[in-house]
Amino acid sequence: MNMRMKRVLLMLALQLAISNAVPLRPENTPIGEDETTFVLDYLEKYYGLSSDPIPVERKRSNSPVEQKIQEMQRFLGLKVTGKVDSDTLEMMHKPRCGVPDVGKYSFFPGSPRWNKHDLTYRIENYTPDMSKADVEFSIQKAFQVWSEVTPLTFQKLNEGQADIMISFASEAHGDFYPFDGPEGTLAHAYHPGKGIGGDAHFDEDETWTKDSRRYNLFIVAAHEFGHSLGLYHSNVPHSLMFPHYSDSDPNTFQLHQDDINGIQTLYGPPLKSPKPTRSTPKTSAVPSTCSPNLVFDAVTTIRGEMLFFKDSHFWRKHPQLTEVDLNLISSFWPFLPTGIEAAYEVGSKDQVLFFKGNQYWAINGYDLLPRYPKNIQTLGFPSNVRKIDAAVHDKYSGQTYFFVDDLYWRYDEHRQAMNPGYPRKINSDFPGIESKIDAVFYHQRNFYFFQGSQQLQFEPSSKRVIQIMNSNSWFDC
Ligand code: TQI
Ligand code: CA
Ligand code: ZN
Ligand code: ZN
Repeated sequence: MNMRMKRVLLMLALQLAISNAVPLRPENTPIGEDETTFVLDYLEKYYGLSSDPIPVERKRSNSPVEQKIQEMQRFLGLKVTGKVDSDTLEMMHKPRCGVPDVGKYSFFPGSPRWNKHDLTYRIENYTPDMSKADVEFSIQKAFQVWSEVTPLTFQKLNEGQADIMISFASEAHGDFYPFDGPEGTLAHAYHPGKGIGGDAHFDEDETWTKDSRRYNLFIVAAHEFGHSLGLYHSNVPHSLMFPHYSDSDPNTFQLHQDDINGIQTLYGPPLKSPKPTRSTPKTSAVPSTCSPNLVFDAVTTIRGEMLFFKDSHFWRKHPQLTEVDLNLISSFWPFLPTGIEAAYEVGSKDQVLFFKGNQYWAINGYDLLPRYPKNIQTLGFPSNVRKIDAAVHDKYSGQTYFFVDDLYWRYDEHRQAMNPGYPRKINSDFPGIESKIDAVFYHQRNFYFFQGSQQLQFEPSSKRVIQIMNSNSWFDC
């Protein structure tokens, strides 16, 4: 199709968009050809109208002109009608910078932002399109996009009022912005503030996914949370806050520099965590179990209790009791180093093994067993294995699993020998468990894997991750 024909088609589409507009112009006069040309020129110049391909037929979806008008309305914060209504036309006639809406990110009028860094969120209900765990993971990842580049932290609440309340709803749902059925508006979020401020609503009439099918919940949520934190739209194509959905791969998602610049203008860069120095253990900060970015060094059971290790301390918790106590490792086992990297219990022998670097220690109660520490090579590891990320013992099979980077070994505690055929890839035998593992423990026939601030409950009988939780889910946070 030549440019001239394309232009005529666009004109027709625009006339339609204009004649459907409610309300029409203030004087209620239809707009003439001059005005049509003006609007088209404007959309081409600032919103790249004619450079985009025109889809032949799209169900329920609106014309490219309407889409561009919607895009402009979204960008300018007007009511998104897809029609050239009076507000829209007025904005188009305003004097403006000659460059396409470049520049960058933008804020809401008055640049509202949160006046605290530790924010909470709550997922009030779930979409039936995805598993609950996938929804939680997508939402958590979407917050992580922003927490990685700011001092902000996000903690999930299961009840009560959170700063950012998240819900799924169709059509009218209790605010002034009813949803519109499939397509069109996907979601919306309110700028920082009290009450509904920060809240994010997702249109249940969309199909929500965890993959590249439309619409990926993580991508849309990350965009909405940008609004929840005070970012408005950006003009930089491919930025997250650009008001156009892009089918980017959610697994390789990277926040655009423009989004980073925008959010850091509001909140600044992440705070450098002052590394506690080994030489002054008394002054080193004692972490809180409820800190959302707490990462455990190692987790193990011991005589029916759970131990969670971090630096020079460990938390001790009974699975049925709510209280937790914090102890110095050295006050129980003065021979152990700080920064334990892996630990597991062999209940049948009433022993717990601790790992750091290429050494390991075996204890019974408070006592170190004779001839320890030993070198991990004595367990059968090749010399290129310099440390163990995590270890866990399955009392039903009598096997111990050692995790190192993306590999794992299986050790037979009864024969006291490594099984042949190892190492194997973690994700080939533990589907759903990716990347490096911080800690793992065994509880009621399930493995609980810790990765950063999240915890994955793996059921060996079905070889599936059956739940994703915060890593501090064992504590009353
Ligand atoms: N929803 C709009 C949005 O979040 C709602 C909206 C329009 C809005 N103007 C706003 C929200 C100003 C806050 C401030 O942008 S949407 C996309 C994208 C939408 C669009 O459904 O159009 C995404 C929601 F970028 F893909 F176009 C999420 Cl990711
Ligand atoms: Ca919709
Ligand atoms: Zn709403
Ligand atoms: Zn938006």
